[in-house]
Amino acid sequence: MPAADFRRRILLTGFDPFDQDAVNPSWEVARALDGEAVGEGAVVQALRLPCVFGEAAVRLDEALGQAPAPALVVALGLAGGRSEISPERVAINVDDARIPDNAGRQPVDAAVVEGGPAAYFSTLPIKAIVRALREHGVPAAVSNTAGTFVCNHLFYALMHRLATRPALAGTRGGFVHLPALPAQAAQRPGLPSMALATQVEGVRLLLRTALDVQGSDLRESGGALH
Ligand code: PCA
Repeated sequence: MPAADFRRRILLTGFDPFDQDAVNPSWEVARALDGEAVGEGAVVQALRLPCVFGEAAVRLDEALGQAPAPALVVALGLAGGRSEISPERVAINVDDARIPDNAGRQPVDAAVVEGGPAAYFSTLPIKAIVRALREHGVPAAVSNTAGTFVCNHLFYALMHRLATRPALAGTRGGFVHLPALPAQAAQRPGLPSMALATQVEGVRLLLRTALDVQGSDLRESGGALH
C-alpha cells in the first residue's frame, strides 16, 4: 500500500465568492494548500463549498463521511473589514442573513439545527494558534463572533456533526475567518487586506499548531470588551 494511505487527512474548506465579489480568499488559500503535507504524516484535502445555506453543510457532510475520518477539519471564510486572521471561538444556532446567499436564500432567525444546543465552541487551540501566527509575523486575533450568515451556519453544522457522530469523535475542528485580498481592497478603498502568500503561510502554521497542540489550549487572554 502506498505511504499516502497511512496519512491522516486534514479537511480544509473554502467558499465561493459571494456578494458581488470576484474572488474569495478562503478558497484561494485552501486550494493553495491542497495536497500539502503538514507535520508528521497529515495531508491537506481542500474542498470548495457554495456560499449557500444548507447546501454548504450537505457538501461538507459528503467529505466528512469519506474514510478515514479526518483528524482535523478547518473551515475558512472571508470576513471583509477584518485585518487579522481570526480563529472563531463559538458557533451559534442562528441563521439571520442581512444579504441573500448565492442561491437567493435569506433566512431570518432560523435554527441551523432544529433542537440543537444554542452554541458550540471550536475545538481548535485558538489561543495557541494566535500566538504561533503572531510569533511568525502574521497578524492574528481570536474572534468571538462568526456572524449569523453562511460561515456561522457551516461552522455550527460542522461542530454539531463532530459532537454527535461517533465516527468523528476523534476529529477536531473549527472555523477561521480571513481578511480580504489586496485586489479586493483596491476595489473598495479603505478595506483592510492581507496578501495571499501571508494568508497561506498563516493557515499552514495554524494547521501545524492544531496538530501539535493536543490537550488544553494556552491560557492567555483573547477576550474583547465588546
Ligand atoms: N464569508 C461569509 C460567507 C462566505 C464567506 O466567505 C460569512 O462570513 O458568513
